[in-house]
Amino acid sequence: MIKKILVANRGEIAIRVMRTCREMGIKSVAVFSEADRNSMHVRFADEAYYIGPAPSHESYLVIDNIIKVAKQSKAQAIHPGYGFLSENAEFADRCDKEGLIFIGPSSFAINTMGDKITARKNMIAAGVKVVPGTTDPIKDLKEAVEIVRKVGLPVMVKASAGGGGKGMRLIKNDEDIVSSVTAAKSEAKAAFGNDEVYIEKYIDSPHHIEFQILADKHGNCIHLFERECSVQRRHQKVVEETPSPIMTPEVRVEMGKQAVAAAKAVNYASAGTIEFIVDDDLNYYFLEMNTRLQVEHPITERVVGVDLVKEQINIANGLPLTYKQEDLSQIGHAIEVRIYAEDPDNNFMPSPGVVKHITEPLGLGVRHDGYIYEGYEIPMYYDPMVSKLIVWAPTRDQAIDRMKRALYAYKIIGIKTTIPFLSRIMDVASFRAGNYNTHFIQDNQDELNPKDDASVKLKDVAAITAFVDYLSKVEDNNSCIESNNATSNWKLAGRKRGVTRL
Ligand code: MV4
Repeated sequence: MIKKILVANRGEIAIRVMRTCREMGIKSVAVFSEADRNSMHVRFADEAYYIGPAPSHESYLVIDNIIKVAKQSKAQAIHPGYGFLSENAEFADRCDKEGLIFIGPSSFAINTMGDKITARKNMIAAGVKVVPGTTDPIKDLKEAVEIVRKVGLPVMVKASAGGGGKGMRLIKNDEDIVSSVTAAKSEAKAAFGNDEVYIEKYIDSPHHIEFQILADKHGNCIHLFERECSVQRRHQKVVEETPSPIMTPEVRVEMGKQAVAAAKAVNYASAGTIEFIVDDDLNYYFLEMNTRLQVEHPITERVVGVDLVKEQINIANGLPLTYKQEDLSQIGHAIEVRIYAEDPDNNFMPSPGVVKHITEPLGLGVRHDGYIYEGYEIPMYYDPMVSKLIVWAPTRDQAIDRMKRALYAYKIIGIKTTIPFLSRIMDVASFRAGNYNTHFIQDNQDELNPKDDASVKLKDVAAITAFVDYLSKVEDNNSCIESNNATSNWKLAGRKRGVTRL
C-alpha cells in the first residue's frame, strides 16, 4: 500500500491532493521551483525538494528531476495533479519503468485519447456517438473538399494532436476549404509537430457537458454524473455547475452509459472525464476524454459525496471500487467559479503582485480551494488561477444566492482578480434561468462589462472608509474594555480558568 506520494505539481491542486493524503495517513512530498520557495504547497507537505529554475520546462516538466526526487524521498507513487505532466504518456511509462506508481491511467489510455483521430475511431468501435465527420486523417486537399461536401457546411477542422480548443478552425464557405485546411495543417505542425487534421460537422452554440468517471484495475467502471461547463472564455472554463440545468433524467442515464463505454474502450483505470458537446435538443456527441483529475472536480465531489483523489489513490493501490453505480446519486446543487489574478476591467490583463490582504469566504456550503496568503507574491511563470470557490445548496437558486454571498465576502487586496466579473455572471438573467450555452460570455458582454459609473467607485471608497473606521475602533475598544465594569460571562469564565459551555 502507498505510504508516501510525491505531488508533481504546485498551487491549489498540490494542496488539494495533500489534504487527502493526510486524511489517508499517507506522507506527501512537494517539489518546487525557484519561484515557489515561498509557495503554500511547500509548507503543506511533509517534505519538499527543489527541482529547478522558475520556468516550468526547467522544473515541473523535467521528468528526470521528478523521478530523482521520488527515489531520494522514497515515495512509492506520484500524483501529477492537472496540467504539467498529468497527460504525458512518456512520464506515466517512465514511472512504471522506475518502479513508481503513476496515480493516473496507463500510458496506453493517455496516448489513445490524446490522439483525437485514434480516440474517435475507438469511440465509434465502442458504440459511442461522435460528431459526424472523418475517421482518418485528411490525406490531401482534394479529399478535404469531398469530405466537406459529404458532411455539409459549416465544418470544423481540428488537429489530431490538439484538444481543448487548440488547433481548431471553422469553415463556413466552400472558398475557404483549401486555405483553412492548409493553415490548420501548418499550425498543427508548428504547435504539436504533427500535421494530422480531421473534419467534423460544426455544432452551433453547443453546451459543453462532461461526465466524471472512475474505473479500477478490475474492469469496474462507474460514472459520477455530469458537469455543465458552458461558461467559458477563450476555451477557459469560468463557471461550472452540477447538475446541468438542461439535463433530463433519461438523457443523463444514456450519456452516463456512453461515458462508461468510452472509458472501458481504452481499459481506463483512474479518474477521467468524457467531454460531450450537446445541442439545444439534447443531441450529444463525444468530443474528447481528459485523462486526468480536472480543475472542476470539487462540484462532483460535493454533489455525489465522493473524494475523487482518495478513489484515485485506492485505484492506484489496485483496490476494487467500493461504489456501485446504483449507490450513487446527485444530492443538491454545486457551483464552482475560478478566480484568476487578472483584471476583468482591463481585458483580463494578468495582474501579478503581492497579496496585501485576503479574506476567504466561509460558512455553510462553502469550499475554498486556494493557495495564496497575505504577503505572498504570485509568480508570473505559471497559470494565473489563484483559487476556486465551490458552493453547495439544496437547490440551484439557493446555490446561486450562496455563490453571490461568498463572492461578496471574498476580499483580495493587492492584486486584481476576476471576482467582480464572476459576481456579474451570477446576476445575468439567462444564467439564473439556466438558459445558456458556450456563447454565454460573448452574448452577454454588455452586462458583464464593468459598470464604469461613479457608484462602483463610491462603493470602493465606502468599503475603505468602513475598514479604516473599524481599525480605529479596535484600538478604542481595547482601551475601554479594561475600564468597563460590566463583565461578560466569557471574561468571567476566563478569569476563573474555567469555561462556561453552552
Ligand atoms: C466543436 C464545436 C462545434 N462543433 N466541434 C472547443 C474546445 C474543444 N474541446 C472543442 N471545441 C469545440 N468543438 C464541433 N464539431 C465547438 C467547440 C467550442 C466549444 C466547445 C466547448 C466549450 C466551449 C467552446 C467554445 C467554442 C467552441
